[in-house]
Amino acid sequence: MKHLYSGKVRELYERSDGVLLLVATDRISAFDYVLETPIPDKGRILTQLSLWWFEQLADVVPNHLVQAPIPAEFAGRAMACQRLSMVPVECVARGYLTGSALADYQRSGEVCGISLPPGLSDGSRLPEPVFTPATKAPLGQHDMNIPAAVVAEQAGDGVAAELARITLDVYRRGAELAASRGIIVADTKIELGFDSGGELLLADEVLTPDSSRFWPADRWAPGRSQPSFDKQYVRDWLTSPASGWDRRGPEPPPPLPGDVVERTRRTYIEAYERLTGLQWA
Ligand code: PZK
Repeated sequence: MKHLYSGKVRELYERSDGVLLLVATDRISAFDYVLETPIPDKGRILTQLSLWWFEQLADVVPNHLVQAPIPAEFAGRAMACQRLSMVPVECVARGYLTGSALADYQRSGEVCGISLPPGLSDGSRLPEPVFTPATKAPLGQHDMNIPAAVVAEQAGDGVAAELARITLDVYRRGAELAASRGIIVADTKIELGFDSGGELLLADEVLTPDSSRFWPADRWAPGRSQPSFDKQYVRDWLTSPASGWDRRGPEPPPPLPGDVVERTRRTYIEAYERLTGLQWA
């Protein structure tokens, strides 16, 4: 098997027959670092969650999954998929204001050329979900939000409209289901690509805590940074005096203590079980 790319927490391989294997690792990132301590089972949990969502979304958009054997070393944490011609745009939908969209709003009152009402703050629910595409930045850099009109110039009006429709449909379906299970999907990023017949397919991972912001609904309160469903124990420990780490310094984060690892592992399992209604193991 040929190794094609390493992401922060995932790997992409190609089988000799051309089928791609998207492999999720147990690596976790926080504060833009990949931590040296893995979270056991994270790769399998996020892969199984993605597979479940692809099935839930099959009537919204076809996907890149194909049937192919998975090597034993990747069991449960790899998806076999067909090679697509990827759309070079990060397709993001947001139902809540935070992150780069909040920064853009505070500067201009707009996000991706969409004017938002005054008075919104970190974590505010938006009047309706918005499509906020972004350019794909190289590893280690941040994506930049761009107006949908720029996507239309690059991809054509028809394709741009399809990207927006699919992204918003995926977000609405995901957010609605998650809300019924006590989880807010603040935003989500999807990747789309064209198959050999020119059809747009949903690729990559979908509606996982690595591609979306999940917030516990019972703790949501706009006006402050919202606790993360999956990474809060990690962030809290790394920013506590106990870690001895200075976020603003040059040092990478220290290894995580065992209890932080285990609590974080439980939050991934809880997200999986709440969303799917299935038992993890
Ligand atoms: C593709 N990525 C992201 C994933 C990484 C990077 N079906 C496809 N066809 C062609 N390319 C891709 C896909 C998918 N999915 C996905 N980059 C390209 C990615 C995992 C590890 F380093």
